[in-house]
Order: sequence, then C-alpha cells, then structure tokens
Amino acid sequence: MNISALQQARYAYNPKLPSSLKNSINDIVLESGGPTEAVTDRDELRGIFKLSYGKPIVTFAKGKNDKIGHELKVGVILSGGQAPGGHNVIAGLFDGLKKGNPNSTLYGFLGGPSGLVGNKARVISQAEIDTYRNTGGFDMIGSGRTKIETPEQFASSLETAKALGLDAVVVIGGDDSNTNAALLAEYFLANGSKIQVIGCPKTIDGDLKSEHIETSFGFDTACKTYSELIGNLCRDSYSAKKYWHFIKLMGRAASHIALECALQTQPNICLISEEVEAKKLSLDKIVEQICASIVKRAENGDHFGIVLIPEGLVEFIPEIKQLIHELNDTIAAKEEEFASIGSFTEQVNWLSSRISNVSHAILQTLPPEIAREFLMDRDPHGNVQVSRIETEKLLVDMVEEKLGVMKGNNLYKGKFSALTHFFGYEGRCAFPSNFDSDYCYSLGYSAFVLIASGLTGYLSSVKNLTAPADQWIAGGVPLTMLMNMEQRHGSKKPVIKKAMVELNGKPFKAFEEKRGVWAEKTSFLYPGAIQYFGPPEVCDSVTKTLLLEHEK
Ligand code: FBP
Repeated sequence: MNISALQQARYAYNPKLPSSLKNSINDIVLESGGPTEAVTDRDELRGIFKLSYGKPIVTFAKGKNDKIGHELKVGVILSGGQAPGGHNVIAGLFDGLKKGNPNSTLYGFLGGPSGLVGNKARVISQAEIDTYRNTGGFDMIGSGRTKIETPEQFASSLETAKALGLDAVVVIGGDDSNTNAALLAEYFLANGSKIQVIGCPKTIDGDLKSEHIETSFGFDTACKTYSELIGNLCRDSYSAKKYWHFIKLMGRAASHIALECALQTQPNICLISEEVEAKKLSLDKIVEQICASIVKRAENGDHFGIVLIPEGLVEFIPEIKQLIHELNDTIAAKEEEFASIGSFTEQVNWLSSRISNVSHAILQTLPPEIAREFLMDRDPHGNVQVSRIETEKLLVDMVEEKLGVMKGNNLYKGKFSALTHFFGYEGRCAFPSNFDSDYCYSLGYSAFVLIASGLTGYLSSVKNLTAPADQWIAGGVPLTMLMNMEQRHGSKKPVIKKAMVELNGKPFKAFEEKRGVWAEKTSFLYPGAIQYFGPPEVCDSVTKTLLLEHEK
C-alpha cells in the first residue's frame, strides 16, 4: 500500500489510556452506581424499554474479573457521517478482545447498519487493524445511514447476529444510531437472546453529549481542522484587506462547531442558531447585525472580515422555519405531482395556492438560485436538505442589497467584496488529533470491558477529559438515561435527546462577552494545523468548549 510519511509515523503512535484500563486485562472490574432515570418521559420509556431501562452507571476499577478471558465474537458497525477516530474505536475494541482471549473474533459489518440487517460482514484481522491505527476515515468497513425501524429489520438483525454466533454488537454512531442501539438491545432481550449491544458516541457535530458523555469523538479534530482553515482565511483577509469571507460550517441543527471555531479564531461575526431561535431573529435582523459590523469596520478603514454561519441556521429563523415546514408538508402530500412540474417558475406558481401568502412571498423574495434549493429533492424523511441550502450566499446577497440601499441613502460609503466557503467534509476524515486518537481507543477498549462484563444497552463512556489521559474515568452509561420522547413523523418515538448549544452555558457566555469587540476590532487568532508530535500543550490540547464546560 502507498502511504504518506505521516500515516507511517502515526501507526507507531500509542494511544494513551485511562489508568483503570492500563491494568492487566483480568484485573478490571465494574463498579456500579444506583438505578438511573431517563431525561424526561420516564414512565413511557420504562414501558418501552421494559428489560433494559434504568440500569446503573458503571465505572472500572482494579480487581479480579474471571469473565474477561472468555472467547467472544463481536460485530462492529460504523454508522452515519464520518468522524475522525472511528478506526481507533475499532482498534481499541480489537486489542481489548484479543487481550481478553486471543481466539476472540471481531467482525466488521460492511456499509453501516445495513450490513447487520443484510448479513454483510467479514472478520477483521490483526494485519488489517495495524494498517488503520490512528488514521482518519471510515473506509476500513464503510458506514451508512440505514435506520433499523421496521419489525422485519429488527428480526433480520437478530438473525444475522445469531447466524454469526455473536456475543455482542457494537454500534459506533450519533444520537439516531445509538437510539437504534438502545432499541436493538431491548429487542434482543425481549426475544430471549443474550446478544449484547453497546454504543460508542460519535459525531463531529458535538450534539451527542450529557452530564456523563462529555463529548462525542471527532468534534475535537473536525473543529481544529476547520479552525486552522478559518485562521488561514482570517490571516489572508487581514493581509489583503479586501475581502469579507462568509463561511458556513457543518454541524446539522446544533451550532457547537461554529461556536467552538469562533472561540478558537475570534471572527468578526459568528451566528448561533440556538440564539436566533430564542430571540426569534428574522433574516432581516440578522443581515442588519452583519451590516452593522461591516459599517463600523469600514469607518475604521477595515474593509475585510470573517463571518461564521452554522449549517442549520435557516431552520431556526422563524419565517424561514415556517416556509420550510409548509414546503415539506405540501410537497410530501403531492410528491409525484410536484416532481412532474417542469420549471422553477411553474413550481413557484403551483405553490401559490398551497402554502400561506406570507411563506409564498418569502419564497419569491429569495434570490432565485437559493429559492430553487428550498424546492430541491427531499431527504428520505421528506425534509428539505438544509446542508444544501447555500445560506452563506443568501446572506452575502442580502448584505450586498442592504449596503446598496444604505449607500443610496448616504449611510455607507465603504466597499464590500465577499467570498463564500462551506467547510464540512474537509474535517470529517482528518487524521485524528492526539485527543481523538486517545479518546477513541479508550472508548473501544472500554466497550470491550462492558461486553466482557455482560452488559447490554450501554454507551461506552470516558469522562474527566480535560485531565491528563491517565486520570480519565472509563465506564458505561445506560442508553435509556439519555432518552426522551419526541414527535417523529406524526407519532411520539423514544430518541436520544440532541444536545444543543446552551445559551446559559459557559462556552456561549464566553463568546457573548467578547463578540462585541470582535465585531469591530480585528482580534483574529490563528490556531494553525493540528500537531501530532511535539510538546503536550500543543499536541494534546482539548477543545475550548470542553475546557469552559469543565471550568468550576
Ligand atoms: P452524523 O450526525 O451522522 O455524525 O453526521 C454528521 C454530518 O457531518 C453533519 O454535520 C452533516 O449535516 C451531515 O453529516 C452530512 O451528511 P452526509 O454525509 O450524508 O452528506
């Protein structure tokens, strides 16, 4: 295989483990707390998860464990979008299994959860693992977004696991995938099977977290990668002094990535969707805020700047949210008829009598290329694909228009030249930072200990993450503890509660305190590229979000 010098060097990197996992494998035992409860909707969830609800939180301690050496067969699934460190979760799980018993087997399900449903799996070998250690990507076994939801899918998942003789299935995924893991664990128990299910918290979006899951893996590397790029643009704009860069950042609904990148780079503006929703800010109001910074900076002679925009913003702007809602419902009800309409103008006309006048008027005031994006193909759930709406271009268009009007009224005399960017895929398969390499390996290793100890319906957890790795606290959190009931496709469903940016939380407060100055004065920080070898303060740093959340 052709590999880069960095990849070769990363093979030799030994991920750091919490001290409880450094004990000889037969000397790790569980310590359990008391019964737990779900976030809300406890009675309903207790009824749905009759056999797996309310188990205790567990941590690991030193002590003799004679279960650990049993020969095991485990299947692992990578689920959803790529996140740096996935291969290390598999490596940690593999190493734990082999240390427990060299005859144990790890199967990789191919292409995500559909591999479990359709029995597409293969054995992962030692030689293969060694070519993926500390590397980015999910290419070892591939990933997918299949949701296991129909009775047939649950039944065939159990059939596959039985056919392979599995003791356990490990699901490496985000909130939806781990909701699936919780449902699978309950289904297996309800059908008299002893096959265990363990989850691992993955997503660059950073929205799978709680008191006991401090962060999802991949968030650290992705934010550092985007922040490097944003920092480079900050420096370019400061050098050339002629462009405003409007940068949309991945993250789906939650704005954790945008907020973290803002803390790392100190841009002039960073929009936070959760704040837009809480303050019911209209599109016009947002544009006004951006223009205020542009005007103020122009008065200081600074015709350049940086604006960060979270991917899901449009869904949080009240009038656009309403428009999207009406479009989703209307198009879903007449999917074929809508698909047969030839031109964009005809589509807009067709909608005129079917959506509210207000929403129709908004659709018509949007720049046509953006309005077209609102009418594009829906996702498998019938929703508009917000990540494909070019919010960054919409904002630039609207800012240009507003500044034009202000110029006409002699309220603005400066220049405005903008460039747009979208950073998302660029960060999802980066070489995992030391933090993500260590965290992921520990999560995988910890998943093995949970399996060997006979647990099911748990999410592998590693806490105390701002301390050096040997002080991290490894263990497991019952998946039902993270759940609540939400309305999905017309009925209430048990789901893991998405963690959004908390406006009372320390990361947002830290940003709020400084952003007034950043909007006017150039205060950029240039974080540079992720460093893998060098002093710990440079190589092992954690995100500002984690640091602030841990501040006493
Ligand atoms: P997960 O929630 O599955 O981890 O996905 C993260 C993400 O990168 C989002 O930030 C983004 O909106 C989405 O995946 C893009 O999905 P796709 O890879 O299907 O284009």
